[in-house]
Amino acid sequence: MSQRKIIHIDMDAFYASVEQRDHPEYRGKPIAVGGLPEKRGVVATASYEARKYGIHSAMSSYRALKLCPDLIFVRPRFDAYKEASLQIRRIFADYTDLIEPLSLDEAYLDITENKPGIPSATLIAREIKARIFAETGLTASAGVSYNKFLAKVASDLNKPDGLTLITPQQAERFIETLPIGKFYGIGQKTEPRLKAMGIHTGADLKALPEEAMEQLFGRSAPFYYQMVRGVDERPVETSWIRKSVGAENTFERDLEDPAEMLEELRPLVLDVLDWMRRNDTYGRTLTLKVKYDDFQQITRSRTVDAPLTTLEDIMALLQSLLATTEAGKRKVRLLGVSLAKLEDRKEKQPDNSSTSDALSRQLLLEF
Ligand code: DCP
Ligand code: MG
Repeated sequence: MSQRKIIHIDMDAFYASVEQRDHPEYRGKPIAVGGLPEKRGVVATASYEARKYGIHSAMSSYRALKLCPDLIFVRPRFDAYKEASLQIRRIFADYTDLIEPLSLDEAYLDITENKPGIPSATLIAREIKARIFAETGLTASAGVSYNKFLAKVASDLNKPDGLTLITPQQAERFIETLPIGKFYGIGQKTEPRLKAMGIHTGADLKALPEEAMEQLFGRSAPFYYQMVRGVDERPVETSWIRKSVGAENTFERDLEDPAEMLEELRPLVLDVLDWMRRNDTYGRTLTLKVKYDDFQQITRSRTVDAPLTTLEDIMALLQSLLATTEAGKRKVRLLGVSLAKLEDRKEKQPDNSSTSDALSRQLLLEF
């Protein structure tokens, strides 16, 4: 199997850097882009000067102001961020068509084959960073490796303005010493659970017996087993626009209890929400798919007025959709959930004119 070359690019303090670029008076100062403290706003991001005070994304603006009384609050200008985002994507396209944007400021590039025919991935990353700076006045950090997981971890290692390479030779040792919270998919919920079990690094995770892996990660266990051994075969996926996004699961044994079915739907909904968040889109039409044990398949759909962005809203809707099926009376072998009519919510937002309320809603969508 031939080795891939993957670059992960992530802009530094993206919204804040755009504001510092466009407002010289903010340069070198602690600024927070987001909602106002007195309006119960949230920090979308903070400049590196502000981060020294412990201020970070998703923190309440009120708390941020307590940490740094000199903090300057700046309202977001999504059009400006979108513009910069398009600029960097155009630069990427000079190198490859295999581009997977994760958000406005972040993308994977597969440059195994690349348009200029440059053999060194590091050289391409350096060139892209230089062009981003020349054309947008912003700095980016790049991670270079042979798979997505390592490229993404690498881009975060030497922020801001970093360029980090993890070679196949370095990977094993690198992963063994990597803190557990840096692994793909291990977030604020899973990390404390793992630590409580004495799993702090990649080496600890690697040492787990297979059954323990299965207990921890369920159907994702094989993925984690491979990832901690430096194997991540996920391709760079280029689908920019999708009509719907869904997830489904076929169960090892048929389900009989509707309460259990709802429990099984929950992780599927989380997958869908995660995708939507990363792709800056939302949906208003929810579809539940049920396959009974005799393989008969049905779907139930509902379209609502407001975009579905929270687990709670979607689970409540799924519960009522499930109640219109024969699930419970009949056994179920597969459940699926999808959200359609995705719209680019950035385009829906009136720039600058949004009220603080609209602003805090918008920012909540990001999380
Ligand atoms: N963002 C947001 N709410 C969050 C996280 C991020 O609105 N909870 C927005 C603001 C960020 C942008 O997305 O500028 C990119 O997110 P990153 O996580 O890449 O953070 P930054 O680019 O701001 O900083 P870093 O240098 O750590 O990448
Ligand atoms: Mg960033």
